[in-house]
Amino acid sequence: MKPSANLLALAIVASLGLTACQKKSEEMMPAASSNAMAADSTAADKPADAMPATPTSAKYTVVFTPRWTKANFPFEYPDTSFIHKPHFSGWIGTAHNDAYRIFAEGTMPTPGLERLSEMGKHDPLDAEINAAIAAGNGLALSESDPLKDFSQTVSFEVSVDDKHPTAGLVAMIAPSPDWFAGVDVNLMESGGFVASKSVDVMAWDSGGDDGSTYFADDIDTDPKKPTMPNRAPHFLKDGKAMPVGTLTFTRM
Ligand SMILES: [Ca+2]
Ligand SMILES: [Ca+2]
Repeated sequence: MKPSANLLALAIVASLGLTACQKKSEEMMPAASSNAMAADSTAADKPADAMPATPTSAKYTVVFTPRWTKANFPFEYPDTSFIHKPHFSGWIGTAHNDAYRIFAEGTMPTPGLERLSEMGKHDPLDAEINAAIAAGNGLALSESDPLKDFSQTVSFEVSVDDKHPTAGLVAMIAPSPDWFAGVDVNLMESGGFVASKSVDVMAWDSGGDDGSTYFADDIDTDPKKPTMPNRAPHFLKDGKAMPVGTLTFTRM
C-alpha cells in the first residue's frame, strides 16, 4: 500500500509541477515574443542606419570634356570649317554585369557598335542595350546629345547598382571610318560606390571598316575584325595613344 501511495503522491507533485511549468511558460510567452519583436526592430534599424555607407545603387552625373583638338592631335585633323567638322556623336551606354559588354578588346563588334562607330547612330545599339537590360545584364539606357563645340562639355546621367557596377559608354569620333571613344569603368570600390571618378577616354577601332583616314570612303570589313585600341597615327604622340577626352562621374 505504502509504495503505491508514495507513487501517487509523486505523480500528483509531478503533475502540479508540470502545471506550474506550463503556466509559467505561458506567462513567459508575451514577454518572450515582445523581446523577439524588439530584436527584430533592432535588426531592421541596423541595415537602415548602414545604408548610406553601403548603398546598393547610385546615380551619377557624367560630364564629357573633349580633348580631341587640332592642338593635341595635329595629324590630318579635320578642317573645322568643313560641314563634317570634328565632333562626337551622342554618348550611349548602360551599367552592366560581366555577362554583357558594349565593346571589348579582341571581340567582334555587334551591328549596333559597328553603326555607332561608323555613323554615330544610336540605332540599333539602343535595341541591343535594351535587350541586355531585359535579360538582366544591363541596368538602364543612358544617352546624351552630340558634342560639336569643343569649348563646351556634354553631360548625362548613368545609374548603377551592385549587380551592374560597371558603366560601358561609347560615342563616335566623327568624321572617321569606324573610330569611337569608349570606356568601361567600374564605379564600385571596396563594396561601395565612389563619390566621384575621372577617367581618360581613349580612341578605339570597332573593326567594322578598313578605312585609315578621317575622311576615308566606306571600306566595309567582312568578316568583321575584332575591336582594338586605336593605333592609327591620328591618335598617337611619340608612339603613345593619347586620350581624346575625359569622363567625370559625380554621384548625385
Ligand atoms: Ca577600322
Ligand atoms: Ca562596316
